[in-house]
Amino acid sequence: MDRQIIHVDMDEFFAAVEKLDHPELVGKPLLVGGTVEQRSVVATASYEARAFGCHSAMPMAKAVRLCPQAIVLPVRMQRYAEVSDSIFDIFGRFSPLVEPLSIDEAFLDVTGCQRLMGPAEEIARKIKQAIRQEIGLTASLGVAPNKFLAKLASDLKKPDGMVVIRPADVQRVLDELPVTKLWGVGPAAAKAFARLNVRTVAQIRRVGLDVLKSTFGSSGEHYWQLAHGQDDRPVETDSQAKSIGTEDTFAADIGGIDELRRVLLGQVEQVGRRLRRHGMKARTVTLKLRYGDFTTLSRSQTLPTAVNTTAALWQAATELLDAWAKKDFRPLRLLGVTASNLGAGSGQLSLFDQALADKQEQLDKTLDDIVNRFGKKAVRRGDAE
Ligand code: TTP
Ligand code: MG
Repeated sequence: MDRQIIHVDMDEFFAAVEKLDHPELVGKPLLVGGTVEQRSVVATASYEARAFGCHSAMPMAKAVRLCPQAIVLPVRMQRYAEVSDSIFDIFGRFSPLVEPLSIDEAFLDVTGCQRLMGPAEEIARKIKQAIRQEIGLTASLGVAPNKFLAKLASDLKKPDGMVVIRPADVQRVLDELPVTKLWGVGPAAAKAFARLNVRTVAQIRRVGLDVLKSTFGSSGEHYWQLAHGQDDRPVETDSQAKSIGTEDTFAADIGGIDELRRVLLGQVEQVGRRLRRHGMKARTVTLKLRYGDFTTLSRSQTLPTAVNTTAALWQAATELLDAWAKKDFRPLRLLGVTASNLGAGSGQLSLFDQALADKQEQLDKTLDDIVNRFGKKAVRRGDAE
């Protein structure tokens, strides 16, 4: 039987939560992020502000120039995380197979849920409705036979959209798309495709597998499969995973240690939240560091006890980052963090945990300050894009 995958992505997420909490903001151009004085970037722009050309990761100063009437709001990360938890609770009612991609985005494998809950399309409609009725927000959903196509589909009718790609539609939908829509095709690959005179997915199929392999090495095969709508990656839940991690590839290499630290803290917070959601703890923390020339290093440490507070994970991660920076510092193209050596949490806080949990509140505030200045990503997630 065909797999049935749903991809859900919330619309204008941080801005949508602000509108939810402050109804007077509905219909207004909003820029969520730090202030111009802080030399910050936009975390997200409401759709009304996007009409003026404002978007995520743009310097706030520029966004305000484009849309002077926009209302600038600070990031309230803890509140968004709370809403995110409620959304993930809804996902959990529809399938045990939920893979979080970011604070507002997930894959669900609903292949096995259809006997109980109806066809995938129906399940997607119910999820959309539950998010609207119980939380008051809109989401965009894609339904397709694999992750790549489901993610592509959810983006086709944003905001408040739902697109189903059936096996018979796959080629028609793909053919028109620019190569940059394929998962893993960044600016460098796009340039290489341009040199081959390949701009659309249909043209990828026409150049053939051999040319792709000789141009891109092993990635050539991957592009070939995607161009045919094939993607075998399973939906991986955090609870089955041997490790929980996240990584970001930067638009431009980052050469400042403070900025790297900020990216890392956002990542650690996400990993911590995912561990806690499943009642798991980790003993090993690993950093992945990639330089501009693609040399990739990893640095890891195993702790005496398993942990899952952001504070404890942060302490381990920052030690690793500092030790690396002391000896091997060079600008990074990618940074990631993974928690592994997982086990069930005891549910009871040790004294060590308690002390760290107390620090958590202070850390939460630091995190909000950081996101206010730099945006959650200012960068793009490494996976599934
Ligand atoms: P996205 O889903 O990429 O964006 P969005 O939900 O705001 O808008 P869309 O309707 O297009 O999906 O990211 C989710 C949230 O993550 C976003 O609201 C703010 C945050 N974020 C950043 O802080 N910095 C960034 O560069 C991006 C892309 C997102
Ligand atoms: Mg979104």
